Amino acid sequence: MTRYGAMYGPDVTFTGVPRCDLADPASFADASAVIVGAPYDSGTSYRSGARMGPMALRICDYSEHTGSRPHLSLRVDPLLDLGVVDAGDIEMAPTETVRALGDLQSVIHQLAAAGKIPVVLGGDHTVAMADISGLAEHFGYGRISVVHFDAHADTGDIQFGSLYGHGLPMRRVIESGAVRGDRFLQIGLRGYWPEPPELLWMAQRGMRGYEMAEIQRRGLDAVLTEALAIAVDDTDGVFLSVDIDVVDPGMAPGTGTPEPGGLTGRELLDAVRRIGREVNLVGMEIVEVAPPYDHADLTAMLANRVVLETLSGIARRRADAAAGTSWDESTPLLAGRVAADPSGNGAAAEGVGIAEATAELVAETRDHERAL
Ligand SMILES: [Mn+2]
Repeated sequence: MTRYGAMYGPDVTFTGVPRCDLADPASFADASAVIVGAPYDSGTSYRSGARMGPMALRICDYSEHTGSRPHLSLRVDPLLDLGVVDAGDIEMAPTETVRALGDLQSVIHQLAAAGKIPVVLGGDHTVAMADISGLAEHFGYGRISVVHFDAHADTGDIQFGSLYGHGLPMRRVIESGAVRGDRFLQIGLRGYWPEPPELLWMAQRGMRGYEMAEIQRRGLDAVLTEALAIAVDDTDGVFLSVDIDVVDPGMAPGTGTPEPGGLTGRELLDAVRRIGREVNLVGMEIVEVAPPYDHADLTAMLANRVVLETLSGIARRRADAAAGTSWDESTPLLAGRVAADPSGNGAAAEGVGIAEATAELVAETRDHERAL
């Protein structure tokens, strides 16, 4: 598979994880998840720019690019524990939609067949067609469900005379049978689109959409509990599709079709982490980050965290499954850490109280300052 080099940004990997080569299966054999950049935005109906999304998601993190991110509350390292590698950006010709989507789909199918979790960095939402279809090719048509965070339903029929575009992919994958309409859960919808004909089509397919007013009234947690129960009913895996515009444009301004009144960044991160922990995720995409409209990298940084929080949830799910535990993420940050210190060098292990150790450190610091 052809991949871009540095065409849409520096040739770096997601937070410094190892590079892999899709033509060399040995290079990702040990990984559980593979990052794939999909720098395609020819499907946008309004402001383009999402083709620069993969670059922004990879480089925006303020921490060192070590390929390691120990999670504070879950106490797992999503990148190291799961084994995450980055395949770079797939070549998606801007004027060759069918070929571009076909190439991406074959990559997703290849990764799923190899037992890997594809993590797609969009790109506009058109790429969902390839992502979902590629997974369905492996798991079977109608065998995966989709949990879809978005301000928009993306179930339009034809736009600009085309079957392809970022407002249409969810209709295409239901029409093809890749996903059952009644296993398609949409969270965060709002605004003034789609219109009654599309809503009728969605209702006829048994889709379930949670508009912001319902989420506000019932609470995101309750809505998620209901949605996830449907998502895992008689399916073999769940695909997570996150359009960053599900978040309020005040917290995620860098996107092509911003719709006021969305989730907070914190709500989205809590939700995707929970989904990673609670269901069998077989793939994910984060789309519609358009850096040209971003401010202070707010949107790119949030999207970077959407990936990390989801992967952290998956890593915790696997750690709990292996140990027969169920980690409580509200455990106090420092609880149990000294006792768990395998080096035996913790202050308590040496019989030194925390207060005593702190006083010693303060004294040393003052000595150092005096010496200067
Ligand atoms: Mn959207």
